[in-house]
Amino acid sequence: MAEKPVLGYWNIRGYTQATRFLLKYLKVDYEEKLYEFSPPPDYKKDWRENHQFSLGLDFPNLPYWIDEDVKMTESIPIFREVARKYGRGIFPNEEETLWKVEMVESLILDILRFFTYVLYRSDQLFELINEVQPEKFKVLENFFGNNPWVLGSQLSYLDFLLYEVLYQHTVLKSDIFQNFPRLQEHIKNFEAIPEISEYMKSSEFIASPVYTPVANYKI
Ligand SMILES: N[C@@H](CCC(=O)N[C@@H](CS)C(=O)NCC(=O)O)C(=O)O
Repeated sequence: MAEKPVLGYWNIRGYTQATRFLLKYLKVDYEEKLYEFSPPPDYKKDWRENHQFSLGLDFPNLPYWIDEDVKMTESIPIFREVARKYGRGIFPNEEETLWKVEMVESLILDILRFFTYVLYRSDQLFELINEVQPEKFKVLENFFGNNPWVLGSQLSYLDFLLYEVLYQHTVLKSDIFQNFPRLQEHIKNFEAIPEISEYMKSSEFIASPVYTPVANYKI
């Protein structure tokens, strides 16, 4: 019998929570391998010395995903791989509309990358977030129109990514979306999906921390 796929990551939300939501929503039978941080200052010590180079990964890192012949790292490609393989309809693949899917994905990733960059590298987090992100929130807000989900009437893998990116911003500042009712609604709608709300109530759900101990802001 084939072994269960394994998702390896720190015991945090970080770069992997959207994939966890996806796996739970899709009811994939997988194993979650959670790595604990070593005591400071070398918090990656245990991972680096005892695990990182023994898994057969081309680019040894966390998160990783091992599923039969697939042994991969890089959080967004992992997220896409899970959506493609197990998603049955959640990963849109109509050639004519892929341009739109990829455009939305790229915008969400811009928001995410900027957020993590300032969280780790800057002590002017709030100033920079306020200066840069609202413009992107606004175009997304408009893009939703009257659609229930970001790509239209169907829930797609991008709703999972968008939810996690928006949620992480609310941890920083709970009213950050006060001028963006449609984005607030997205958070509520996503959390109301039965499989998601069930998972969020379970002991497996990692509510926090959002990022690693070396982030400038501990959230
Ligand atoms: N580009 C990679 C970055 C991965 C990364 O920075 N991982 C951090 C945690 S979020 C880590 O601690 N990796 C383990 C290591 O550095 O050995 C991705 O998106 O997955």
